[in-house]
Amino acid sequence: LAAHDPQRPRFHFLPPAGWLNDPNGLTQWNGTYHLFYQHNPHAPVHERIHWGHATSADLVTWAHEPTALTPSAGPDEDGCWSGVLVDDGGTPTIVYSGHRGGRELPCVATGSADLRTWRKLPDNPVIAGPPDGLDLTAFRDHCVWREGGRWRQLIGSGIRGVGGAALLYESADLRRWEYVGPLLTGDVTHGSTDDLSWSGSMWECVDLFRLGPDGAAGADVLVASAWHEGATHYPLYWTGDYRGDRFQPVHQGPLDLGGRYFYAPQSFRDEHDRRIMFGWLQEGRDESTVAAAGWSGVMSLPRVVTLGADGRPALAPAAEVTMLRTDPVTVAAGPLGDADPRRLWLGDQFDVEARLVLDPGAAVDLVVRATEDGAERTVVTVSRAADGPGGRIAVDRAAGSLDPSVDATPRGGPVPLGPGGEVDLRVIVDHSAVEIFANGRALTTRVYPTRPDAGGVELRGRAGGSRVERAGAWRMTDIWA
Ligand code: DQQ
Repeated sequence: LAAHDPQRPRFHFLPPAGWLNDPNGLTQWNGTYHLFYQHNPHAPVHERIHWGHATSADLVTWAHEPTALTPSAGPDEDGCWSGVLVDDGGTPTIVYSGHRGGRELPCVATGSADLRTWRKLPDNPVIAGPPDGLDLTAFRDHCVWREGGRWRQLIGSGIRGVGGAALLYESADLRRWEYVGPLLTGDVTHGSTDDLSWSGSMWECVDLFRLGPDGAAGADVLVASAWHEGATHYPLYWTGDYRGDRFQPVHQGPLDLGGRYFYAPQSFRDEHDRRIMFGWLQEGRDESTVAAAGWSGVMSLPRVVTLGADGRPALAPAAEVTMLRTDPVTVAAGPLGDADPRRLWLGDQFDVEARLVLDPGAAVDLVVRATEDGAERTVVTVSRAADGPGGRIAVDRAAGSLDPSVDATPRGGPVPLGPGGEVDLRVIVDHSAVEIFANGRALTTRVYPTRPDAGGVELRGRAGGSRVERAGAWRMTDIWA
């Protein structure tokens, strides 16, 4: 079934069939990249979640490995939920959330040297319950690191009436944990579900890392996926200073302007000292279509996270992604007007890169997955404010698909522009998966065109003066035979 679905990506990581959600246990172990993920191998639904496993030498081509964790009698009998992998003095060790009867508790499993076989600790869970005296809405997902000769851990949570929370724990051996206190809490009372910066009532998949050199101010980053009333909301970041047992925020914002389409991200530092992040691209089509397709969920391409000049996280696809480029297409430089659009036919899996220069008030459209008659088309727009340096990136999916049941909510947000209105735009399309990057801001979305001729691409000025300084386009190779 899955293999014949034209919406199924061909160069993103996917399980052979069934359901995928969060990336887990990301690591580079003795040179090999390991990607574990929330997986239901039996059906495209979020039930009885296993840990799927894949390996890669290059971050872009993957080999499926045997399932790493399977729910079994005990605290994870209803699911092995999200977590991380750490190196405990040479022993690969997974810390994850065991799910049983609507409750999640921290569990540990140790692995063989090749990370293929895992043994759960007989005395799981390693923490018997949430800390006393807190009225929590949830208690799951883990970020674990070594600090000052001890282990520290964050667990995602929510304090009723307060908001999301990252709860800090400490341990000598990963088996016995002491609660330290909340590292950071949110505010559920300010904001709403339409607001990309609102942190909801609970934080899933908390991730803490440092982007700058030791001692640099504002270079620690906390990422959490805001959740509210039983539904996934949006991934957020806080930059700031992690000192002692607290996190002092400086900036807060949406980690991806596409909202729920880049959810539950997790990151790790690789052997090249890069901060690499993957996230879960949820589906935008309804359950019955997904059931018929037999698969659900796409892993994002690997993203490198750095600290931007504005002190906020900057996201870009890892350089390795360009290995998949083939059949280069030239896109002419020069002024962009209505009259001289750059028209290409790139099909349904491609990578476009353009350095654009926008005058005040200018807007440039990159139309993708367009049919010849324009009945289906998805429009990515970069624009510059008429009266200031501010830029914006947006995606319009109103005509993205003739299927009225797919999600078509418009998405967008601010983008910092260069001093002369420069923007480096990168748009990577893999059938229904769309990853957009503009000057370090990411916007991930899904589109489901129905017509086989929805392969047109067009770059055109829509308003004001703009030009293409340089641009290129490529078709992308399949990673699945
Ligand atoms: N997915 C996992 C949870 C996590 C959520 C369950 C985020 O551990 O909170 O599959 O998508």
